[in-house]
Amino acid sequence: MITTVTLNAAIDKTYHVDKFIEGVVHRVHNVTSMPGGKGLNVSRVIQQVGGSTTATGFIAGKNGEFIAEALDDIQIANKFVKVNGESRLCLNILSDTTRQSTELLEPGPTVTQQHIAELSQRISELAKRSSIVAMSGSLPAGAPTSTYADLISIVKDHGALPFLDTSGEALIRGIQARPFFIKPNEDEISVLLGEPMKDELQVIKGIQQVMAQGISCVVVTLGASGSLAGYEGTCYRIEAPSVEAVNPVGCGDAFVAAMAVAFEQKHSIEDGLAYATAVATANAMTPIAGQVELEDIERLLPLVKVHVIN
Ligand code: TA6
Repeated sequence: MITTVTLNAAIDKTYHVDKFIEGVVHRVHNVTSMPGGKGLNVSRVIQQVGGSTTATGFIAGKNGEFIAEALDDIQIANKFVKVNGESRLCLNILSDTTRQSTELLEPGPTVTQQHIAELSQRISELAKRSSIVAMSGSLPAGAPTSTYADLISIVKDHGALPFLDTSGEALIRGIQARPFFIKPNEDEISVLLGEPMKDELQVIKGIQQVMAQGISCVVVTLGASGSLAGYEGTCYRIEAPSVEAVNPVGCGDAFVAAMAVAFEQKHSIEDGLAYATAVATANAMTPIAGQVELEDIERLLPLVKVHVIN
């Protein structure tokens, strides 16, 4: 079973408009509302590809109740810690003509040390019966930048593999606890290493540097072109098939979900990287973040190329 942790859960609302223009009144012609936040997208994709998952994290208010009920409705087990205030809305405004996505992410509720202690206990219990605990997304107000590092230590103490997908100071502090897997994008690994990544060679050196710090698997996603990865000292270049992207939001979450399933099922790293790339690409082909079609994955998988670099 794969547990996901979403410290700042959201209702993901996707608005379809013809062409989003600042300062103009838009009549939204299609609206979807889904339980979101990176970790919940990870759980939804895990379930869609046939894995077993439980979601935890923080929810608040009526929006929080919507999130929990929506997960109940799709049979995703969830054990959230309720905090004061209201869970946030994350808006994704999709221009149908340009296929451009504009995201507006609310800050969400403030959590207390007591809430974090309660969630830590919840994660301890879940980690005992999980192969992997995937922690994804931004920290809510009130959570210190050391939060992920503390949770990673708890997960490792209970014999599960910690995955971490976050950014900024939370990532810098998080890797000090040596998670098993991280998936920064180019900007995030630049911040992590304190220098801009000028080319792929520098990204590979950065991956080697992070692996040397004790992180077993490092994947740097490069958007539609694919990714660069390192696993236990070996580096890989993964080429993604080109597709007509409908909605790019959530591709990173789908990648994390597929890697977790692949590791849980003990696939080879090369098969796992190819599978995760096909699942992430399939996510871009649907209008909703965290939604993939199995037939898309099946068609895309043979088109993914995984090259060993060293
Ligand atoms: O990765 C996509 C997404 O999960 C959106 O659906 C939206 O929920 C956003 O990320 C939240 O990101 P954050 O880093 O604030 O947790």
